[in-house]
Amino acid sequence: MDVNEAAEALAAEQSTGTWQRVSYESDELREKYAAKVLDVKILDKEVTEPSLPSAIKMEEFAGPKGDVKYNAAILKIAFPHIDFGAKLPNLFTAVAGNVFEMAAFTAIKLIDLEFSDSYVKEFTGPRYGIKGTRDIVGVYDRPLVGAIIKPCVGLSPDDLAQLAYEGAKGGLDFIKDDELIADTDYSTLKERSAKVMAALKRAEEETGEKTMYAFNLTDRVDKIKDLHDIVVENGANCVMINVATAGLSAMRVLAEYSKVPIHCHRDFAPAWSRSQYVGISAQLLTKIFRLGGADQIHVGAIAGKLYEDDDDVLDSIKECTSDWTIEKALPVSSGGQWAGKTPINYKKIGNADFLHLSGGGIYAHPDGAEAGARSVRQAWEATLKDIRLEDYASEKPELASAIKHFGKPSY
Ligand code: CAP
Repeated sequence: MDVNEAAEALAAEQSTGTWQRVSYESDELREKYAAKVLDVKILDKEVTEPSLPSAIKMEEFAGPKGDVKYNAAILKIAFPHIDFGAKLPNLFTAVAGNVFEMAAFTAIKLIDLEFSDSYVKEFTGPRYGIKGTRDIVGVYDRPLVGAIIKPCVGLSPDDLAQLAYEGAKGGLDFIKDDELIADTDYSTLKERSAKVMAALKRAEEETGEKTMYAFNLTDRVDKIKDLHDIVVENGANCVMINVATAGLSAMRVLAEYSKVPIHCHRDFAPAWSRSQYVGISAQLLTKIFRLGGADQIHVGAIAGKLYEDDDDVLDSIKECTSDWTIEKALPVSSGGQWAGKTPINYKKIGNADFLHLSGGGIYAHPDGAEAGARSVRQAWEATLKDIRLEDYASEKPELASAIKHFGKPSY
């Protein structure tokens, strides 16, 4: 198909809605409600095979010489938001709905969305963000140091609270449930939040430092507010949601309701973002999570264990912290992190406004969780003073054993 015709077909399919003009589709209606193609940038790229299979045999479209040509382009399309309003499910149905199943597009990826200020003002955005998170723990001059309790599942509330206590004693600013545990029979949020918050209070009395704990509220949508109330009543100072599985709307409703910051875990979202042939870019998803009210957002990992390279992660960080009419969200660098990853995180990110989050890198420290937490705090002290970790480790045993156990630091 000619690329310009394809762009027009896409815009029509996603707004006025069909491949044929129908009787009530007046010019006036089109003018006001139809999506408009603003720009078609044809990519100078030889595409010889369809990127994804589809039921239509492309040979049917072959030219007189029997050749089938595939085109690649970047389209810029304007959608009138009167069609869907300031509602994320309806927004996505319009800009990224049926279009993914159209056989004529053998690959299609939504790269970015730009919003008018009048649209964004309908959203609260992050209500706590970087500043609100920092205010709760009282830490302003370095990246926040966080941990994910491991093992993810199977711990009794008492054991989990003990691990939270040990991490907090070692200097963690932030601890969280993993995405794999929420309200379960063997560890209800009610019991877990009471025990964890008591343990963190005990740690605070001993260290003088506050620790934030994010309880995972991911559940049936109709239960999330109740779970929020239960944990907040027990003193919780942060909640978490698996945004991609719980849903964007679930997170937005929670964000508008919550009395504490929301930690946004993006597991499952890479099913939308990872393929270059189909889906939605990770950077756009980050932007949408921020728009939907996430205060802290997973952006992948600098030098970590996830699929994105560091530049992708930095692009997502920009989506958390760019100037916008809504608050900035705190980026979370997580996945394969430990003390030895502090120099490279600092060098690449270039500032201290992020949460450096380790699971195994703290809870698998050979001398235990407290030592694991301490090793990351020590690594940050060294990094911010521009001292090599191997040198600093000569007077810090916890950092020394982390390096011995996990391997070489990354610079
Ligand atoms: C990290 C983690 C986190 C991912 C999140 C995990 O553990 O707990 O869920 O970092 O990534 O289970 O993988 P480790 P994302 O520190 O032990 O690697 O938000 O991209 O899903």
